[in-house]
Amino acid sequence: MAGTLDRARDLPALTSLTDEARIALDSLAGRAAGLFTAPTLRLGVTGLSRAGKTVFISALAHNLIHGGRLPVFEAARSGRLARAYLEQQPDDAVPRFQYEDHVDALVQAREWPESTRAISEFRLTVEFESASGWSRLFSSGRLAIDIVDYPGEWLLDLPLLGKSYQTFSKEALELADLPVRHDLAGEWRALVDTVDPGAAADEMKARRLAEAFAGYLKACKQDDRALSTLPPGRFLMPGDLEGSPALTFSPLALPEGAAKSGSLHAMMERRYEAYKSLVVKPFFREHIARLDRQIVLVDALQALNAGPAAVIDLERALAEILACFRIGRGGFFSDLFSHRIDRILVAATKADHIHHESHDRLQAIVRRLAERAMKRAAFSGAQLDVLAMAAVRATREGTVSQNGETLPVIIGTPIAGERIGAQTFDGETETAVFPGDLPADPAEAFASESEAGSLRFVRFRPPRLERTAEGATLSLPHIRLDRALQFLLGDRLA
Ligand SMILES: Nc1nc2c(ncn2[C@@H]2O[C@H](COP(=O)(O)OP(=O)(O)OP(=O)(O)O)[C@@H](O)[C@H]2O)c(=O)[nH]1
Ligand SMILES: [Mg+2]
Repeated sequence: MAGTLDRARDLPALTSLTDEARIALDSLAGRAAGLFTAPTLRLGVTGLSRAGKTVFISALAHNLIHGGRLPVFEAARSGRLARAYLEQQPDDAVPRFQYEDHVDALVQAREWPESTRAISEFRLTVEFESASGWSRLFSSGRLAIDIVDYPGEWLLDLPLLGKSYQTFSKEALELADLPVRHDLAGEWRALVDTVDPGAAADEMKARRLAEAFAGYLKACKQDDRALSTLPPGRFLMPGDLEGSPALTFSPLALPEGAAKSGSLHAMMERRYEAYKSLVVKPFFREHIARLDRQIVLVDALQALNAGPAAVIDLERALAEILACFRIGRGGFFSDLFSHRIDRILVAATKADHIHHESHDRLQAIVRRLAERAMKRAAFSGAQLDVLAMAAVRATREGTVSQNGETLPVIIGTPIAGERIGAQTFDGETETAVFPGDLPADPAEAFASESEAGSLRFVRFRPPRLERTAEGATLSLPHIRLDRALQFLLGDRLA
């Protein structure tokens, strides 16, 4: 009986019950079933396209399910993780994340998953032993982690929610005039200059403009430019909306003032607003606004390799994204959030492309990137951390001697067709690559006079997994995935 316990011993149990009640009530707002299941944590895995979201989610689940090596993840280190398994997801209308297919591709075929074309979701439940005796007695020792995967391009749409068609047009034209984009935007810009926004609405004109605009955005995304700020996202990854009016618009060179009714300006503006209300808002409300924690993945290495203009573009994109999570000070985005995101981790993935001596340098560059983006976005509110990591480690390290010098190298199997200099790889041969150095001073990565492409960057196949004596494959190797887990989940498994 609680009454027979002395007060000091009684308190912790009460606190933990109150916490549980709060969590259950929180999820009750979203789905009524929440009360009867384990406490849930909705983890947002966010990132621009090709940043590594699908690989990260697969590696996270695989390492938890298969007891991967996670020394910095406290619950794993102290042996308190009992088991982790996939459960039925809460939302019946959202396709399930094809975990098994992705893991099969990574482990058996040693291929990376395909680019994500639609949204999917899954629930990973972790059973654990509480660290404190009292919580052990009273808490369920279960945490259900809900994770959503989606095409990275769609993330770029969120900032549009706060922008009028006027602002969107003005910003798009300004971006197109930047030196790194100017040549790619040529055809679309020329077309914009020939149309009069005040002239009568014309479907064919709208279509030509939209197609030219989409073509320009796609060109910016190519590897050598590696640009990030490219809304609207569905122009790059339309999903099931291809060809619909909500996708047939383009920024225009607009005069001041409101659109004349019946004009091209009015038609474009209406479609832009339709895009926001029919496409962006539901995505934001159903998936982003319900998040508890966030990891924002950035492909900093690709941007670094493309040069300072790409790094600054990535910073701009990150700032726009963070601005969407800047909540608690009123305004549009705050109204859409049902609760607060309390932790955000900005992580540079694919650190296995560089030698471990450079990992801290990469992390310093990402820290600077995140700090500059936070400042730009006037972001505050959530606890923010940064990390250089690899969800799946595709390389191992070694050294080679060249001209009496010892060079640190990474060793892996480059994907078929990848090239270094005159050499083209066949996808089967292992090779040692000297990846080059990152600047010791992170400021250099943002300085416009720095050179592009100082890294030697080839894409490797996923690693061949070791097998135990019994023939079972071990979990996927990683770099610092355990740090990410500790930051994102650690306190919820205490
Ligand atoms: N070496 C290495 N490559 C990675 C890692 N994570 C991702 N990649 C590479 O990056 C590519 C993109 O990864 P995805 O996980 O598909 O990226 P995404 O963010 O889901 O991309 P979208 O679905 O297009 O938005 C992969 O095909 C790999 O080539 C990693 O940890 N290590
Ligand atoms: Mg994906």
